[in-house]
Amino acid sequence: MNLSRRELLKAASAAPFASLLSLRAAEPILTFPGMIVRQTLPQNLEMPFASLSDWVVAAERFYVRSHFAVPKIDAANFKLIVEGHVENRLELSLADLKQFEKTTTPLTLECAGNGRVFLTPAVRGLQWANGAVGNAEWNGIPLGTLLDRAKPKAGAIDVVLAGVDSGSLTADPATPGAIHFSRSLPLAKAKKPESIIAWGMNGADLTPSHGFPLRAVIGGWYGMASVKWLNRIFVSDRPYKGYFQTMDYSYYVRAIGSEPEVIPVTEIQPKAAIARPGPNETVPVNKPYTVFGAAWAGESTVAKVEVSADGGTTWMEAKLDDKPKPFCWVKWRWEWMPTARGPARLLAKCTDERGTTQPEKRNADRRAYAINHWVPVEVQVR
Ligand SMILES: Nc1nc2c(c(=O)[nH]1)N[C@H]1C(S)=C(S)[C@@H](COP(=O)(O)O)O[C@H]1N2
Ligand SMILES: [Mo]
Repeated sequence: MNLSRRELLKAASAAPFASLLSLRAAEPILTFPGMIVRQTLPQNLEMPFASLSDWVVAAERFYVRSHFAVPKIDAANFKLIVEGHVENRLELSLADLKQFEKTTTPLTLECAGNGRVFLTPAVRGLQWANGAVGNAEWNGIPLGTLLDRAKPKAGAIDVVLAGVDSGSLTADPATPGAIHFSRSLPLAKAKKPESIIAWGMNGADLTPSHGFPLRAVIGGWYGMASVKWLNRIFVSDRPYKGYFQTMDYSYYVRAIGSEPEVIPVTEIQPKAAIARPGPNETVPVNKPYTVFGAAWAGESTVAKVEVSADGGTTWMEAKLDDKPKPFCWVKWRWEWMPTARGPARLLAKCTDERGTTQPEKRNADRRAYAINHWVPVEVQVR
């Protein structure tokens, strides 16, 4: 080895993290302490839901869902373009964006495929358990502020968000060669205060995995709308039909004449997930045990969480740790006193402020997405 003094100093200061960090920046970092690796390239990492602790999840413990490789972006020369059906085309640097009135907004993101491993029969796609969800504080500006500047023309109805990342998907239905990750939302939703353009997460710059230097965060909608590495916003006078809202992230509804039609996955459905105890855990008999988890309710707010220890015959109301905030998860707990030895079947369900609650059974029309039917946690009382 022939290292210069500077390189030696650099290596020495990095030594405690040598197992985590590659000293050559170009190499991907392939170990993710504390995360469940669902895939390395592209990066797909799950937060072990049993490790749920703080209301705000740190960036390095926040789940990662990426369809393509993390793009390398030079923040100094980065530009966000807003164009299409607008009066004013915008081209803004990060410094320009930071001139607008800033917001720090807590929002919960959940991947539309979260909980897929619980589906029977199994469906293809990443086999997430409960941990493709997280809550963070996003630092940025409202998307509406930018749209006000760009002035959508009369007839504008859809806002397409596109990322720098690109690639081709070969599994059926294949993409027509390389495409960028892109996704649209109606102009009305884009103008809501919960639709954010963020450069920061929990007070620090976004990490490369979470979209550095800029991303969208669309509160109340499944994660696919929160486009990372966002560099182009395209306003349209007709509904966009990109890959990630037709071929992917779409499901059936039967709203017209009860015939199935395909619509994009959008709103997060209410869900309460149990963090502890975990599946097959042993719970001591005749001792109080705190059943603990989180619940979230998309565009609504969590109204209550109920827990059952007998597979859904009787339900008790859980205690919420805080007053639920809109678009955010709330942690909850329920003191259980198991008095009979043997198997027990725990369930949790969330009801939102609109009165929508979780269905007992899976609706197959939702294909591989929006998984919020009751999922039991089977434990042994001993
Ligand atoms: N550019 C881009 N944005 C993206 C994706 C992607 O692959 N590329 N994945 C989407 C999906 S499906 C989810 S669930 C969220 C995940 O955000 P996170 O990785 O920061 O948790 O990012 C969304 N934004
Ligand atoms: Mo997702």
